[in-house]
Amino acid sequence: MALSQAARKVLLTGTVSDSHTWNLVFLELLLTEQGYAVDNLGPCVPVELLVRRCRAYAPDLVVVSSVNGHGYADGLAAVTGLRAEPDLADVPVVIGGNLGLDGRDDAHRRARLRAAGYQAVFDDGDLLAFERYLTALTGQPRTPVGRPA
Ligand code: B12
Repeated sequence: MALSQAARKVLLTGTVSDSHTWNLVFLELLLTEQGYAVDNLGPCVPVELLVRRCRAYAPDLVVVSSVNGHGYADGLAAVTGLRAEPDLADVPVVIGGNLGLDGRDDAHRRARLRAAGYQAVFDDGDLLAFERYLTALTGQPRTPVGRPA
């Protein structure tokens, strides 16, 4: 699904157990620089709050960030909660950061997250891959604010 030029709302969220914040600050700046309107829910977000905010804000993309090592489990709960709501079944959701405790990619857990509803899983926190994903979603490259063209 390609986003229109006018529709660029991103709901950014930490996971329920994760108290780290600089990852969220960084991602908010990155997305804002690329022209997105970002609602940053902050850290330790319960699934119920994510669902409520998603419904109220009607984002074009939900970005879940986790670095504390519980991202596979928390991320699964988050997307399962969203997909359980019929009106939120189609909103694109991606997750990234440092999702496991051992710091390595896990193809099996990545596949589970995708099967549960994530469009993309950046479990190595790969920002270039994320930017490529955003470009594909919007159908065109963003002109980053504050950087030379
Ligand atoms: C600062 C810090 C803290 C601070 C956080 C302060 C704050 N206000 O955020 C404090 C001291 C509170 C803290 C606490 C804990 N921490 Co800590 N923390 C760190 C530290 C040193 C830096 C994190 C940071 O701010 N980085 C700067 C931001 C900008 O970068 P980032 O977080 O890496 O995020 C980047 C990428 O991951 C990526 N990314 C993130 N999300 C997403 C999402 C998408 C879609 C994409 C594409 C990319 C992406 O983009 C970001 C920018 O490059 C890291 C170690 C390290 N050097 O990375 C450990 C680290 C993250 N913490 C760790 C742990 C274990 C904890 C604790 C559980 C410790 C404890 N036993 O209490 C608690 C967390 C408790 C909880 N409930 O979550 C571990 C996680 C282990 C794992 N994942 O395997 C780390 C890796 C340290 C380690 N090597 O063990 N921590």
